[in-house]
Amino acid sequence: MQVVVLAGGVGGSRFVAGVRAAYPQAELTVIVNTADDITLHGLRICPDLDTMTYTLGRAIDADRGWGRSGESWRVKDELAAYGLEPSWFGLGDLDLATHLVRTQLLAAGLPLSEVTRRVTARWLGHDPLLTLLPMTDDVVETEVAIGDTDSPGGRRWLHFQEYWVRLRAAPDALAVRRTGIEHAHPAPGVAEAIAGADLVLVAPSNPVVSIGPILEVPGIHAALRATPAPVLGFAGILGGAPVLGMAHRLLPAIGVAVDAAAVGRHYGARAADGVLDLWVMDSADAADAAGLEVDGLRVAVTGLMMSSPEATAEFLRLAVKALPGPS
Ligand code: FO1
Ligand code: CA
Repeated sequence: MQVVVLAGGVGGSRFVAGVRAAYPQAELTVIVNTADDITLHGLRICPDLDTMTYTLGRAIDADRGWGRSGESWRVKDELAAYGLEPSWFGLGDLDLATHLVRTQLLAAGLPLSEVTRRVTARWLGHDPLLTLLPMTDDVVETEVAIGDTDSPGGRRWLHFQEYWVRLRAAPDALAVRRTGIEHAHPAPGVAEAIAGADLVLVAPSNPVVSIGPILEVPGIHAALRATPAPVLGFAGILGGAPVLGMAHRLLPAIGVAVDAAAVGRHYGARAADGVLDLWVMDSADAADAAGLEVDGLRVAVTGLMMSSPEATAEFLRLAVKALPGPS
């Protein structure tokens, strides 16, 4: 069985652990967001790929949700001692090795998808049926506009990471854009995995900065609409608030309300011009289900807390059963 997951970092990793628990024998391909990526101190950093790799490779720092367990910050402290900016992004000593390997391989001319294959070979050897693919090998970076009276038009564009990490998403996000997206192509294997899948799952990751970029890579939205596989989406918003992260700070920037039904509508039903055959919401949002059905979007309602891979596997199996026809 071939399962494809579209995912971001922290929430996406938890979801994928549940998909593996639900389908232990499946060939699992995860298409990972790369629009969080940033170059700092000359190093190319891919937070969602690394969070997915470290989590599934059992090397993640579970408390932080990103970076390595047993991490130390000696190099970061030394960089700060030199007064080298930016100092707001936590680069751990162990994590730095990943960025050095990736940067060196990219500089040698390898595409990100090949670099990812080599980096994950170290961490994911225990799960030979699992493949992580960047959504694209091209450089795409999310930027967020915030109010700034000193800038033309009264707004200033920041890299997503500066907005998220340095500013802690405190200023209102006025707009979001993804530089480079118009010239990006799906990474090798992405369109093929979607076309050849038996099941496609949109993880409950941040709809704006994690799932959004994947859907916007030219060709991926069309591939999702064309695949013979059922496409199921899972809400990361429960009862009007994100379970993880700060999606509520970004959804207003794209004019989508901070609720599960609004996100489902945003992705849209494949019967209309969207990508979903089924939208799975938490019981907390059951009252909104009828309205969505009216919009032609099939809805399943269940408990969506990813308290363990088994809990995730449980709601995933329930959702697949809710699909129309043989599944
Ligand atoms: N998130 C933070 O909130 N603070 C950090 O200092 C930080 C450093 C960091 C380093 C490597 C990496 O792979 C991820 C890192 N993250 C950090 C998480 C990163 O900002 C993610 O992109 C967000 O969590 C959104 O997915
Ligand atoms: Ca992310």
